[in-house]
Amino acid sequence: MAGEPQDDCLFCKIVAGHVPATIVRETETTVAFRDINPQAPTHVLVIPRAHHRDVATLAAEAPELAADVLRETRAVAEEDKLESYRVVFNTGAGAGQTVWHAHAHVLGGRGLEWPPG
Ligand code: DGP
Repeated sequence: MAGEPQDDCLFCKIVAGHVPATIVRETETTVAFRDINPQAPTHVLVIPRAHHRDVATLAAEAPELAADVLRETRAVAEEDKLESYRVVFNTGAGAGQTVWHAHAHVLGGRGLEWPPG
């Protein structure tokens, strides 16, 4: 069922506290934690507690939850005092998605080039 925790999902395990993570913010509906392989001085992942496989599915199935995730990206940027930053949702394997639980990357603290690779 949409949103139900998945036994084989790494980020569901982080939400449940079964896999450790450096958590920077938590709300009733979201968790934000530092990426294990940071690509910038700030590299935080913001995820919904509920399982949705990617941002497209999240937006379709639970638009209010998608808004919660977006709101939290801003809160993370404020917490790390980022004047500018990038929010990325890799969507699909061809775009680099490797974990199939919707997540926003919040990247900042260095210059970011455009277009991305
Ligand atoms: P993506 O490639 O867009 O699906 O991003 C997945 C991110 O998840 C990637 O940047 C690395 C991060 N990641 C993978 N495993 C772990 C983990 O066990 N802990 C943390 N904190 N991050 C992880």
